[in-house]
Amino acid sequence: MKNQESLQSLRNSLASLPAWASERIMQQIRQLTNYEPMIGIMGKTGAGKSSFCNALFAGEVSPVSDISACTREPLRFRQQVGEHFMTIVDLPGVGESRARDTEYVALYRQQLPRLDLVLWLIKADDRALAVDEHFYREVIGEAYRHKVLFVISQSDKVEPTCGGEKLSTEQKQNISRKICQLHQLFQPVNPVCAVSVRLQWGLRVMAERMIRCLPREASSPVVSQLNAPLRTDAVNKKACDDFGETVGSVLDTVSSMPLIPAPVRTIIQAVRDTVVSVARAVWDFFF
Ligand SMILES: Nc1nc2c(ncn2[C@@H]2O[C@H](COP(=O)(O)OP(=O)(O)OP(=O)(O)O)[C@@H](O)[C@H]2O)c(=O)[nH]1
Ligand SMILES: [Mg+2]
Repeated sequence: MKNQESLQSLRNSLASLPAWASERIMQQIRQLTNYEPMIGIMGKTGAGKSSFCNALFAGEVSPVSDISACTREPLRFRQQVGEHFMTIVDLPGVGESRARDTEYVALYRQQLPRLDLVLWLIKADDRALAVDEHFYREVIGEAYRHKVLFVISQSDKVEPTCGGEKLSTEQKQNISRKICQLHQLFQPVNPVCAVSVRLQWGLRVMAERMIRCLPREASSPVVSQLNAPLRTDAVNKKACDDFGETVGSVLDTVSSMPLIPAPVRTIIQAVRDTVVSVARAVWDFFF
């Protein structure tokens, strides 16, 4: 119901346009509000992938079976919160034998273009990173590095472990060292994050970074899947700004279409900023 009212406010802000133009714009805005993000998750077995996804995302999870006979096919989970869906793709590979690399190159080439982001978990006490580095260089390749966000998982396992309910100062220093080490090793496009699901530590910062790494059209739909405590003001603000900008680019795209009559183009340009501010104002109702 709220969605319908919000769509109506947007439609009203386009009222000075001919119906065909406003309908075309509305159709693309509806697509933005229904966008279903796809997030990949990688890491060796036991890195904490399942625990991490449960800590990060709310929502009902349903496994999605793939029809393909390929044994290396990734597992897919579809999550639902309210009317929004998101797919998590559990990507296989890291830590297995190099002999399978050609198979993984094919698999990743097929998957990476469709993924909005890849969360790559590295367990805090994992020192055997040569295999991860090799995989990052050879399998992910340069074209998709901007989609990878490295996450140091189980940070409470960094030395000196105490089993307590808080990280010690020394542990925090060692986590910083680990972050620097990963930056040197991978030279990642996005900054490395560190979390501990057991201590519920680092998750907010991680969620904020994740929202920043996402393509603009994906950030609001991913925010709608986050566990409530991770929906910080910063996260909501970034997603709302992104939504406003994507709505703005819908209008820009329509107004720059070659066959648009000049007077219609002028109206689109005139209402653009109003439509963007309405989109931002109703963001809460959509996401
Ligand atoms: N101490 C600690 N243990 C954790 C943390 N996160 C996960 N674990 C534990 O690590 C083990 C592996 O976690 P999973 O989430 O199953 O790891 P996974 O990467 O999904 O493993 P596979 O599905 O086998 O690939 C479990 O026993 C978790 O309870 C953490 O932050 N701290
Ligand atoms: Mg798992």
